[in-house]
Amino acid sequence: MKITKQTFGEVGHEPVYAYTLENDRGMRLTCLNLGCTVTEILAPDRDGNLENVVLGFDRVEDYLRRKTYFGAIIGRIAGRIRGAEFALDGKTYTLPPNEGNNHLHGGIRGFHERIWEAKPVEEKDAVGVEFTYLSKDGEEGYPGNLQVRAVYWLTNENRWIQKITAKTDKKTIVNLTNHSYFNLSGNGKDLILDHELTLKSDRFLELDEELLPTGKKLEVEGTPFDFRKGRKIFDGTVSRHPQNLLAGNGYDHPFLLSENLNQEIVLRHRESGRKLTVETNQPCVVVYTSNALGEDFAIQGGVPSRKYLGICLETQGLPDAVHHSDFPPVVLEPDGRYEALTTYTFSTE
Ligand code: G6D
Repeated sequence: MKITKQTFGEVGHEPVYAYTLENDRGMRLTCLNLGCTVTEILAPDRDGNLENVVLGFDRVEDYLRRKTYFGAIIGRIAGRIRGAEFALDGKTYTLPPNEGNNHLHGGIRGFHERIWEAKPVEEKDAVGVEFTYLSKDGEEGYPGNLQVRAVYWLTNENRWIQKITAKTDKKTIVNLTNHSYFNLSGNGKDLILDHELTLKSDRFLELDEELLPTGKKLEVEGTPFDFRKGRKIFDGTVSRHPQNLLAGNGYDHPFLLSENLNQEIVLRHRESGRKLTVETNQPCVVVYTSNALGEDFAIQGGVPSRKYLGICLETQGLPDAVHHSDFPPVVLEPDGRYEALTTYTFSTE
């Protein structure tokens, strides 16, 4: 197992480094100290061919210019906050409205655009990178000095383990995720329409026209949102279901997980034989089928960006939870500790 570090570019005058983790089976994961961004995951197909299964860019400038959030840690709050404001203990906090009147993915310079401290870490059967970042009191309008630690491990079971913890000195809200776009065909050669997703989820959140939760939890039974027995992403792109149409002919929805840390999210690409199993301690996964991905630029290797080129499986708390008292809370107290664990296991069939 090994860890290598290369210069990737710079943001302002701060260097951006690429850390590449490689296990004994040849699988590789590369990530940046910019937003803890995963730029590449080389995973084998059934014949052992290693290809990149996530979308990314070759240049740091593109990560800043394109609002795709490719591979990055999203925070302080993933998803949208209605009206770009919330109240805690009677005090209203105003956030930058960076999507219409709402606040999206941590604001104008969320965690994905910050330079994190990074250091390689090693264990007996894993190599990794430990990222740390101090989000200052008032950053993007949020209260509290929030110390965040994100550790990416790569093991010899071809598993990427993502452990994120956070502590605050003042009551605040926290809901973090990773925004990787997966494409198991390898090197972005096909769209994700024939990818098959299986979810242990009986309900999903209804969205309004601004893609914010209405508060209603809808049953998946009898709809294109029923992934319990496996379903091709294609179904959602041709569906006339109002929620698929609203999302831009696809999915952009939070699914409530009925189990945790027990193979609750499985993505398959039958042609290559690649399978991704995601397990998490988080209550939901936002499935986004890149319905709004721009088509006026190229991703790494000069591959043209296209709608439906990747699928995001953003494990997290429920979006806009601060405005829904019946959603699991995203409030973090000074004596509390935020802990998010998600594992991504790559295998073949
Ligand atoms: C769009 O609505 C989607 C979000 O879910 C996604 O995170 C973003 O594009 C990249 O805004």
